[in-house]
Amino acid sequence: MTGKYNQPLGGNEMPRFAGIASMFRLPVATSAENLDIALLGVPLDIGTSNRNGTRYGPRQIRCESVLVRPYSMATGAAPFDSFQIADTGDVAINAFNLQQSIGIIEDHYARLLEHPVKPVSMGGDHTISLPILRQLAKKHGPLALVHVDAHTDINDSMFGEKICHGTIFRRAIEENLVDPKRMIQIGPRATGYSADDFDWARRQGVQVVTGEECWYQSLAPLMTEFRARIGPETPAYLTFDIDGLDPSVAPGTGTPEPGGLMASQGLEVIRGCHGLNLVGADLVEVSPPYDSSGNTALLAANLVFEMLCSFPGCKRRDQATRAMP
Ligand SMILES: [Mn+2]
Repeated sequence: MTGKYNQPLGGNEMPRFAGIASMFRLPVATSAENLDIALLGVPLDIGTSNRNGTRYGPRQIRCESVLVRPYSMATGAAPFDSFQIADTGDVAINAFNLQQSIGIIEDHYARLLEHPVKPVSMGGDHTISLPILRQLAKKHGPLALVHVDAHTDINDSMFGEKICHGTIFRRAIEENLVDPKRMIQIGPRATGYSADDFDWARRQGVQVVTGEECWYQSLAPLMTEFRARIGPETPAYLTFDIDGLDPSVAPGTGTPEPGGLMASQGLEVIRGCHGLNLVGADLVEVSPPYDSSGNTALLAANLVFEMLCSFPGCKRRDQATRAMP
């Protein structure tokens, strides 16, 4: 293309399995200056309640991202011809202290958001979304939220802790970071502590679409309906917990639950965010030690690519004329 934007290193310039291990083989940047979208990792796993290992998530997603090419063949989306994007590295969390790590993440995003940049974050366990949302809400006000997950993450506390990967969306609603009436949770399922576990969110006005309600069908109509309800102006955030997908397609995660979304349904949800005013997104809970084939991280890398394609202003090839705009 034009040379205006950073381009991923091509597979014919350097073999895909070689070179600097940045996300999508993009250039690495030390600040968010002049970026439209900042890719970054938050290698945290001390907020997790069962299997650990998400501290290795960002590195492994970068590793598997080498196979992602610059154009979506399904939608014609061309994020690297539309935005200045770079890998801005990882947040230096304190692996011995969760509370302090939350402060470190908040400070990191506060500095990042001094620039007009949209963060696309790779976890890390789901705890990371709370400090990210705190900073984004400071900038944009309460956000609309698309939340894909096997769990609602609305516990009041876990093991006495108010902040961990299973409490964050209760905190986000309480702190007015997200507008529950403009929030959808897609994929909660399996077993709970009580049969009304999902109801607190529903009482706040959240649209909860259980895993079972997603079975055997396209999620495109659900997203069309959500977009119509939210509109193209409201600042919106997409948080994608990989455990929203079925363990058969995404086994490498800490709290897997059977009966989840297929990879195609995950793609439909992310593609269905195109048309929202996305101001950021995250992909969390990939745990490489439980991902023996690497397929979970590979899928995660592709989902992050699809997130880039869904930001407002992403150019896409006209499907009728097959011409780039
Ligand atoms: Mn979660």
